Amino acid sequence: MSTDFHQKSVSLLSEQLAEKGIDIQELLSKISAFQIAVPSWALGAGGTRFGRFSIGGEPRNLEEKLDDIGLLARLTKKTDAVSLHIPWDIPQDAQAIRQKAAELGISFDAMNSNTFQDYGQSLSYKMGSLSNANAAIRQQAVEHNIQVIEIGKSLGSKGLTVWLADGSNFPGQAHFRKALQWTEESLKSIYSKMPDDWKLLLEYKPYEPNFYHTVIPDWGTSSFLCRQLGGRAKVLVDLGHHLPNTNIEQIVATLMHQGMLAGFHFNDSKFGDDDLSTGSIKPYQLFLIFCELVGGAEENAQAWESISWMIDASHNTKDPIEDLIQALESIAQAYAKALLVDRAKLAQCQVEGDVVGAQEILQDAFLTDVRALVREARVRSGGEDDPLAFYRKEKIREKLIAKRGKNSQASGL
Ligand code: RM4
Ligand code: MN
Ligand code: MN
Repeated sequence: MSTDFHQKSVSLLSEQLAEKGIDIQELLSKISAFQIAVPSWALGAGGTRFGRFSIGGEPRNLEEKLDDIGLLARLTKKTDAVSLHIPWDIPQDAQAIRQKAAELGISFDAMNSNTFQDYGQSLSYKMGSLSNANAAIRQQAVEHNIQVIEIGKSLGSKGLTVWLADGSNFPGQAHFRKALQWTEESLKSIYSKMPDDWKLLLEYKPYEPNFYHTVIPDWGTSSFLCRQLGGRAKVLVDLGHHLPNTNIEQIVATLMHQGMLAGFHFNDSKFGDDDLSTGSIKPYQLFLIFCELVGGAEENAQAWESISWMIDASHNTKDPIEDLIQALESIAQAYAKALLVDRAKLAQCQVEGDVVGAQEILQDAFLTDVRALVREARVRSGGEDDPLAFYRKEKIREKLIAKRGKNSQASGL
């Protein structure tokens, strides 16, 4: 798009919005301020249980993962943090890593522990970790999480994300109540080792890798456990961790109502935990989620700043950097559209029972083309006007392949 055309689009939008009483400058600064963390495991091509197809030039170590996120940050101005996964990302020299990240303008978002696979530790997690019937295995899983906190402290992180894969595949395999009780006790031991200025983000997921029962299957169980821990434990909503047709925006509203929303793992899905690019399948749902977020923050249910934002996706057919550029753009668009909703009019429609009017208000915002707005915010922050086009024009993947090889990959998914 030419600069001239872009400027015309911005002026037109500015006029349209002014008519609705919306100040474009304020919108631009909100969009610019909104930053989303990128997970370290999204930089390499992911796989399925059937196979993995390397795209080449993938980061071979933590330093190179940081380089890729630094590039994303520079192009998009939409991310300024990385979320690490332990043991995939154990830094050899935490000080050096911290310094490198700082030079790239990147900080360390929540740390992710991993008790869903075996990686050489002495006792196996095959039958579960924090909920395992064997106390020694539970203890090992607790110690792993404490180690993750220690690594996070050395990097300046302020959070621990726990996703518990524990569950069972067949009736009778696990004792539901005991498994929950042991999970609660294990989480309490972890929580007690967390610094005062840290938060614990507890994920839930209905199924996979277990297919009969999952110990923390839903937001209700997650929030129940968080309440047993204390005020710094909150529920993390991973968009892919819901059964089809679940009203996720309502879950978001309910959690905000109770001040229990820790943050997000953004992705999109058609069937389950598909980890597809955010906004690629259900952009309207993403918009409705942002409507709840914007509304909840405006109405003081929960402060915007108390919520953590992160992408959690893994792609096996796209260039991961291109995919992350698309995801960051989609999230920014959904947020921008939610900011356009006339909340006063919507409240009035709700009081008057004007169903049609309410739908018109939401769709008017959703159908507004905000691409020029997001682009303008990015350019004003010093980013590329078209990050994807720039990435392709500069042949960045080709350069990465030349540098790192065709079949490079760090540990991860
Ligand atoms: C899980 C969950 C976790 C992520 C792992 C890799 O399904 O979403 O957040 O750390 O995948
Ligand atoms: Mn997740
Ligand atoms: Mn997931």
